[in-house]
Amino acid sequence: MLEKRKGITVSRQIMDDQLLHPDATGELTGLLNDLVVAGKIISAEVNMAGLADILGQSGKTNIQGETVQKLDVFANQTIKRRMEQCGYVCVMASEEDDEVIPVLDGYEGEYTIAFDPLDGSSNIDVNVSIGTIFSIHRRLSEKGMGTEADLLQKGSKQVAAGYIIYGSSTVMVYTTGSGVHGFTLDPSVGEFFLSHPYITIPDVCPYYSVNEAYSTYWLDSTRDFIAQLKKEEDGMGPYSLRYIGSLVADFHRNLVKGGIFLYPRDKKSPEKSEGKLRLLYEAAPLAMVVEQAGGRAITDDGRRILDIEPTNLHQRVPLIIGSKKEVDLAEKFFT
Ligand code: P6P
Repeated sequence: MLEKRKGITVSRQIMDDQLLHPDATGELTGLLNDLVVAGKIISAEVNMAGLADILGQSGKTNIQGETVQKLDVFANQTIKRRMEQCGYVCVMASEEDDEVIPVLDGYEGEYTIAFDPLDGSSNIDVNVSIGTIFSIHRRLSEKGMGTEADLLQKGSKQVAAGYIIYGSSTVMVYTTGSGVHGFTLDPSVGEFFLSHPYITIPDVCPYYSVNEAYSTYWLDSTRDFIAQLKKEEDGMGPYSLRYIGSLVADFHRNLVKGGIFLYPRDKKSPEKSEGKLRLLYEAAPLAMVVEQAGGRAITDDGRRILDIEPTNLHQRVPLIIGSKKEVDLAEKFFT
């Protein structure tokens, strides 16, 4: 049925999703629609970046002589401003903010949101796709301002998750637990239209994505698995390496074309003893999307990402995510 309805707007799909949940109050619908508006605003700014002379610099002036913000600061402010006053969120976490972010007094709602406002922002200056990643939970506390405890919930408890990729086109991919849909922004009318109904990650997986520069610092099991991907054995491999260095871009390609992405732990630096990527607003939301699309997401010691109990807002986690068969194979090396 959704297939026949290609071209519906994301707002219409969000409302239709609400109908799948009889107890829904409409707050999640409102929250997601406000997030859509934030995505449109960020997309317009990202696409202006080259002209507005805001390529990764802060304090520069744009062609109108106004002081402009770095895009990741701009994206962070845009999402926080919309979420703090929408009335659907009780507390937020952002990759850009060390502490929990409160909402406006009197506007506390039923949900929490954790987000990476502009992941991969170091790639802005070279026109590589970047993205916003978001994760939404129902609050645990009864009422009033939310707390860190409302945010530190397992990924399996997410009610919605997704990302917006700002690339050759702006595409919003999200799930509320009933499949994964992709919507492409038509900037001429300012609407996201359904372009990828019921995304399922292909079984055939041509690509692996990992930064091989760190291979000498990997665990032996990681090195052995990557070596296996380079062989042609049992009808699998050899796989082509595709690594953009922008998580949302690498993930989106693998979701649409098939592939496995790895950011494993390495022994090079203590801060990467658990990998580089963050659990709350990178690994967990993408893990919900990939599992809803028929894929898998685990750590390099075989734990399911969605089962990990978070202990702090910015904790890192090793991430192996993508086509089921290849993640199953990786699991054999990691457990
Ligand atoms: P490396 C971008 O800085 C980022 O956070 C992710 O988007 C990306 O997957 C990763 O880091 C790239 O890290 O160490 O390979 O440069």
